[in-house]
Amino acid sequence: MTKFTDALHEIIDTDLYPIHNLNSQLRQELIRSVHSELAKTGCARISNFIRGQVVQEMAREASELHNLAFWPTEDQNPYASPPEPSFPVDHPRNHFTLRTNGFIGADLLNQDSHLTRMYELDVLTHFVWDALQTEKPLYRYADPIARNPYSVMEPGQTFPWHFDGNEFSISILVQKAEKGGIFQYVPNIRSPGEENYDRVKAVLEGDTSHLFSLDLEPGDLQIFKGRYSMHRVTKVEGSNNRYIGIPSYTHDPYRMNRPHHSLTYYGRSTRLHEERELIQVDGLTD
Ligand SMILES: O=C(O)CCC(=O)C(=O)O
Ligand SMILES: [Fe+2]
Repeated sequence: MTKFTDALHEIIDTDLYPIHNLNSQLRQELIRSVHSELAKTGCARISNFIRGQVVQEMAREASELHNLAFWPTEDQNPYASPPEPSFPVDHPRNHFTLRTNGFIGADLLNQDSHLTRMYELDVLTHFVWDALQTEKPLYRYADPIARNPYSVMEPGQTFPWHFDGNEFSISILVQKAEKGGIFQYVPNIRSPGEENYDRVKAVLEGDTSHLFSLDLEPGDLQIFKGRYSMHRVTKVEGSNNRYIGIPSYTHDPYRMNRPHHSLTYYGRSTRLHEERELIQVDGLTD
């Protein structure tokens, strides 16, 4: 077996989910069910996607690297963009709160990280593209820090309402909170060229009429359109930290987070972030 095949079968439960076998009926059924969940709610869960032993090793990696996480010090808006004085003070662009979760950048993961090995499987990218059924092709995120990070939440911490800079992510919960730490989202609230600020404002002010909650279990794979759906994670309670891996994808294989976004999420940005700042994506704020 090649190294590639090893990582695929070692990490992903290909007995349950033969994502590498394009002709298998199981794969076709899986694609159909993910697609219909995505159409209904903008989010899909594939239970027990990652093998149990690997999930435990990922949780160990995240806890060993916990102290490398960057903890934000400044309030942030849902777009991870700077304050916008030309908009009213009660506009979503000027809605700033403190996000208290931390991120361990993808470039800080162990050399033999399962999260990275899995992310680098072309067969997985192909599967995610088939599942999302987007017209444009899908690429792993070029951003060296944000492409495949762990989010870390300690008891008492929250991740407030926001949109992601990249279009899609597949989240893998590796350690669950004892209580709380629930992912909540309002699907398809904005679309390329349409910010829908009125609805964003209503959600920020407490409108829960289109709110969905997803109580992930360790090893589940969550496929999600985070650039278009507003989302948050409720406060982690109890004594466990919550750890989740977030492999991310874009339509543009060159683009990265804007420097401001990278600084507020990871505490640093690179020359490449600066160089690529002016790339126009879809007219949306981030
Ligand atoms: O922790 C989660 O479930 C979601 C993380 C998230 O929204 C993000 O990293 O942008
Ligand atoms: Fe997000």
